[in-house]
Amino acid sequence: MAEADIALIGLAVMGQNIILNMNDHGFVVCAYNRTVAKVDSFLENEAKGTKVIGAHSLEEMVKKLKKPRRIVMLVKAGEAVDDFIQKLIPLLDKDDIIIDGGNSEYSDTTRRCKELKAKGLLFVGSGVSGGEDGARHGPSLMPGGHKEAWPHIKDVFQSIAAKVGSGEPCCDWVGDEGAGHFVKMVHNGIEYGDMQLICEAYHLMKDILHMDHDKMAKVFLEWNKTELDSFLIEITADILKFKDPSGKHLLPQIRDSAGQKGTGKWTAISALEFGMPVTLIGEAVFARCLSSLKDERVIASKQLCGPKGSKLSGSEKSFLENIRKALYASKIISYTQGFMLLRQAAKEFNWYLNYGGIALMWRGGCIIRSVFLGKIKEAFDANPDLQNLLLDGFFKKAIHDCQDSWRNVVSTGVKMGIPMPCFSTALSFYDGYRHGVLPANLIQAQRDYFGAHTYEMQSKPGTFVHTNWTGHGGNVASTAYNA
Ligand code: NBP
Repeated sequence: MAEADIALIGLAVMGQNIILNMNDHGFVVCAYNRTVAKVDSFLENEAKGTKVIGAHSLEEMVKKLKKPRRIVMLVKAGEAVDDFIQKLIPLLDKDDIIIDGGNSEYSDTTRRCKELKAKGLLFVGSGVSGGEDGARHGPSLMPGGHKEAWPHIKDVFQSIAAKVGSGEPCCDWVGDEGAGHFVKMVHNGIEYGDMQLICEAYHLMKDILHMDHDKMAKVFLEWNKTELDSFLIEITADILKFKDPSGKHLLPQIRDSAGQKGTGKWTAISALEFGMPVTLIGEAVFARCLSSLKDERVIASKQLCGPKGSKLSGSEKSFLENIRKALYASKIISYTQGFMLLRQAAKEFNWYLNYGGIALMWRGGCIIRSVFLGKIKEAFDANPDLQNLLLDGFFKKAIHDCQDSWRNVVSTGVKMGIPMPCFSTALSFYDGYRHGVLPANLIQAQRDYFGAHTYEMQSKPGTFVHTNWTGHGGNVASTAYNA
């Protein structure tokens, strides 16, 4: 009998919690998992006393669903998703909907959209963020793919999503094909950037100001009452003050070698592919790579020296305020770059992306949730065609107000030998972006000199010429193409 509103495949941490969240909002969910024993265990334990039903085969699951059938997969990204799709295709009818809520690569989602359209089925690739707690109590959801599916899933998705302000859901339709997973990927890249920026602030407090962990925790708690108000700042304060059972701070005992699962790297790869200077996320990924060379760094630390005799000038209080402003300004750059990448992807793939809507989707429920994202939404709401976040009045003023502090922190850190890959790349980007003239004229001249690659004159953009720089080279130019 068709009794379930929706099915969910994948009873690991995300799947179980999303099911319970859907149940709380009045939807009857049919649960299924590759290892079928987990279905019974879930029904007998976590889902006991709920309206959740189970299935022991995909056939049984499909029979229990109302039409058009809505099936969410929350399984390991990659082959598992394709395997389930292949098994589901013969069991489904035209206009039934398959939704992949895992961390799939956006290009896989685009491919699946095309394959399933040819079979008359609808496919949605949805970014899901917020981890276990978000899944249970309100995640940020970023669905994209076949838009015809949206009216059929909107109610479920917006009901279970996190809410902000006066109850606005952190979920809206993102765009065609892999747009939802692309936006999720950029979200994760931004998360890498935010985390690294906080680490750099921590490093400066620890090694320049020599603050103890409880004092640093208090500073982060204070910062959380300012423009930096966000989930990651809040948990940083908690982490800093956390003590192990013997009463020692836990953080300094944790090995300084960062792991990663790849979504930051994918963002950086996309940025390179599309020629967008998303430098901060790139540096955040590389910072994790450098951290993981722990053994090499320990050897190098005994042989390579840093600056000697540099001292902080000014008070601790004013330097702390400088760090806060440097963090805020760098964060503005990171989000600016992230939205530049989204805009370029929209152009490449012919997606219509609602940038204000995306900021709202990230405003709550997910790891990068912050008050700051509300300001980004306001900027895009005021001007949906905004070319660059830095050109919005609010962000322009914010960065102008912060820049003296930002420059002070970067120069002090450099003088005192503290690595700040994200603070400094953000400042370099800002200085590059605000220069009407950069030294790239010399690059063009060099390219033409050694490879006859041609250049344009300032006075005649679009007309490419070649110069015989040495008098003994030929006058033939190389084919114009962009590598
Ligand atoms: P996992 O990523 O650990 O995946 C576990 C699920 O995948 C189980 O249902 C497992 O079935 C199934 N599975 C695997 Br593993 N290999 C399979 C295969 N070859 N064929 C069929 N099923 C297979 O679970 P998760 O942490 O709940 O995450 C689910 C998805 O959500 C992932 O794509 C993840 O990247 C994404 N995500 C996770 C988080 C998070 O905080 N954990 C946040 C946001 C998004 P089994 O029980 O039979 O082994």
